[in-house]
Amino acid sequence: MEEWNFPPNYNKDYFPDPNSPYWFRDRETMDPEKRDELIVARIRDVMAYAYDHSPFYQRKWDEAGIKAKDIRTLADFEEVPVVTKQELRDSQAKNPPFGDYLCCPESDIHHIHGTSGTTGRPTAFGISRRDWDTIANNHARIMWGMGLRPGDTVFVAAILSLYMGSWGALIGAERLGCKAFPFGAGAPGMTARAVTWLGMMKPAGLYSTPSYALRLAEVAREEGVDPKEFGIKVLFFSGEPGGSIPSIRDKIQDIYGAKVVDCGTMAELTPWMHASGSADTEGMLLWQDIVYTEVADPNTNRRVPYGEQGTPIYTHLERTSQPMIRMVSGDLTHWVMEDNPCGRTYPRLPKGIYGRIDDMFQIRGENVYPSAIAEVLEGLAGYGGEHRIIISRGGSMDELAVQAEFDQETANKGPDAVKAMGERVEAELSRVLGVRARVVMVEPDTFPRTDFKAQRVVDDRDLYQSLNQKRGG
Ligand code: 8LH
Repeated sequence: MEEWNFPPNYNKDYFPDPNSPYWFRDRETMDPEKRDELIVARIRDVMAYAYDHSPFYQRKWDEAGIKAKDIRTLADFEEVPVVTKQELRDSQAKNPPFGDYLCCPESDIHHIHGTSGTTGRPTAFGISRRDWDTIANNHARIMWGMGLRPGDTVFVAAILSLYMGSWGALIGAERLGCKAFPFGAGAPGMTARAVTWLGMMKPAGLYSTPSYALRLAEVAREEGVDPKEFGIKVLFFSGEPGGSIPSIRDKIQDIYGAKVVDCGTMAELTPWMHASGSADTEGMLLWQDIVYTEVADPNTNRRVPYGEQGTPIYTHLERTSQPMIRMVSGDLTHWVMEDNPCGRTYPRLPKGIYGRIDDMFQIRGENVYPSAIAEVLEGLAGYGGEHRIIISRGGSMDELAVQAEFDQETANKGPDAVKAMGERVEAELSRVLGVRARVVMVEPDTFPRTDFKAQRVVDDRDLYQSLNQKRGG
């Protein structure tokens, strides 16, 4: 059996056979029932370790009357109370700076990172040297599965400060023996410089958010460069929906002439690539032997059957500094268990992660996700690349308006073409979402582009009213 211990102690020099599509063939392709048995044993190890090292887990599990040794099946594990983001914040407020779920001495901390949000108390990540190496090994393994190989250049086009995404991609690339280029993002003029550097370095892999890859392509074209000239083979995305949304994925694959792989869960769950597609499998595989993921009913926190929707609940099986044990994400997805083209025997999220349950809104009884609107727009010729979703909450029913840019080609054709485009958007949204949206078409480049995760929802009754009047509605 390949290395699979707790705590892990990966051989830093290990590489698989260059012809193997797998880093750890056994772990990736084993009978899922056999894997589940091993996962249960590993859960017991991690729980016993966390109990011994953290007052947070002691309190939580003593109150629930749960002990590691009682976990004999995955169903038993569903009795373990979930961990929320708020509990982590509270723990850090009371036990600054890393909280009383830090399971290693502070002196073992090798890297400090933190959440990227701008509101509320941020969460600090204290990552030990051991965990840093484990994360690098896990990510290298998953990036191998994406088709990246030692010697490839990997260009990290995401903010290198309070964003675990960039760091995770960087250390995975380093462990994989790639030429890692921590280019970053977010500074003024940086996207145009990225275009120059991409042309010079011709990386095999590019990491960013899907929104930023679209932005980068726009800027490349403004600079007279066809993004295909970068010679990228794999674009791997995380941070937001897009990489598993067919219209967005296909558009980006087309623009760059490269394969898109969707990955990423939450910064707290680093190695966050543990949900990731592979070179041959679309959507996201759940690499259960690294982080055990349950897709659960958000009301009961119990697993839903394959084929159904739920919220992911994550459990680290290899982390020792701040292990998350049943951390509830608040996202929504659906999972399936099918034969995967790449031969890995993991469950899969065929449409990736749709978004946060909190971001969902209800329009006349229909649940609508912002990502579903992006999916429709990206699939329509004549779309200018950005939009805003305006929801008026407050009355008995939410109302929905969409401001969508038309592209320059449509603009050149004149007002009738713009009007027809608006009607097409409205018809398509109503067909796909099952709800009527007020659509207002706006000039190309009306909205700022993002170099991080797109924020498109505006929750505003006044704006909704003014758009309504504009349309005479
Ligand atoms: C996603 C996805 C995805 C994250 N599809 N939604 O980038 C990976 C990690 C580091 C990250 O983004 O963590 P962060 O900043 O804590 O954000 C987590 C949230 O981002 C997560 O709950 C999702 O709502 C979203 N997300 N990757 C769809 N591939």
